[in-house]
Amino acid sequence: MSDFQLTRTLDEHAADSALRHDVLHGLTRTPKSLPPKWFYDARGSELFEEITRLPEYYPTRAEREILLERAQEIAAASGARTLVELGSGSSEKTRHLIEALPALDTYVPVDVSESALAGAAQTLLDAHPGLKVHALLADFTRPMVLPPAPGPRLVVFLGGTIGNLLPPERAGFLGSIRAMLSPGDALLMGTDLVKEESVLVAAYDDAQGVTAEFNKNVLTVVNRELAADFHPADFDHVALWNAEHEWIEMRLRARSDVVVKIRALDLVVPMEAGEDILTEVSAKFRQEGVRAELAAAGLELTQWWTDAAGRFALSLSVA
Ligand code: AVJ
Repeated sequence: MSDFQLTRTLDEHAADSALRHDVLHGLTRTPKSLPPKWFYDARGSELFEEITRLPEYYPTRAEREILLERAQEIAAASGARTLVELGSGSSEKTRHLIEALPALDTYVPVDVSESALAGAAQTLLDAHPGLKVHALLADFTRPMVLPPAPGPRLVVFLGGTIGNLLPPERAGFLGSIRAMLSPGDALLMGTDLVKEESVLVAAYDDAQGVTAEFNKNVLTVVNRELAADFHPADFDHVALWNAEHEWIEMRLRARSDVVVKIRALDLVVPMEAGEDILTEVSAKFRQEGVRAELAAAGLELTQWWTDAAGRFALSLSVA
């Protein structure tokens, strides 16, 4: 008998007001910016899945290699009875972990997308009928309360998505993770690693232009949700390596002077030729930097695993 519960902590209105806030503040400041979370409407999620299969985009393959290689070690180190996945997406990554956790009782996928949650849960319940699934519709970058479930817990935050947060936001996020952990719980986190600029830029500017379409899709989201009139063809996709901060920046660069109307906000946004909207940072990490950021949040790094080529890392840390 499968046991599935869904707790909603986000209402539809919350998402709409968050988008309005982000667009109003992001497009009226200099430099202009939009948070990457708005990429992921149905089309954006589809494009991201396509990105994970691109030859240039190594992070997903590298992380999967580590998960396959180290699932038993991770399971033995954590002994988790509850697995909490932040940003569950398709949960494909987590399947290997779930299969390796013999004592697992409850899986708690956390995502802002209800369709992603429902899809992930159904797939896992089909494969693990005895598993309890308690899905949480929540924005994991905001403080949240986990549903009651047996400890010890393993919180997993995979894919390198921690890199989308700027250093101050990462400190707050890791602090909120620490706050939800009890002694004996652990965090498994995926981090992409610093490497040659050419490899990094290619991963965010693939030859087929899938990432370019993914980047421009945020304009389509704003057009649809806020009755705006962005023309994606008026913008170039830009991916560059910021060596000072050690992060990739994705930008949308105006090809010419444009004036965009955001009707739902009664806002007019003029942009000059060459002006950018920053749409994402994707930070790349070094082991000592991760150790320090975890320690600052009260978490002790206990295991560091990389793929054979040393491109990506999974870290295990304990409260
Ligand atoms: C899903 C946030 C980990 O930063 O590599 C992929 C998103 N952006 N290609 C990343 C992304 C451009 C991805 N994360």
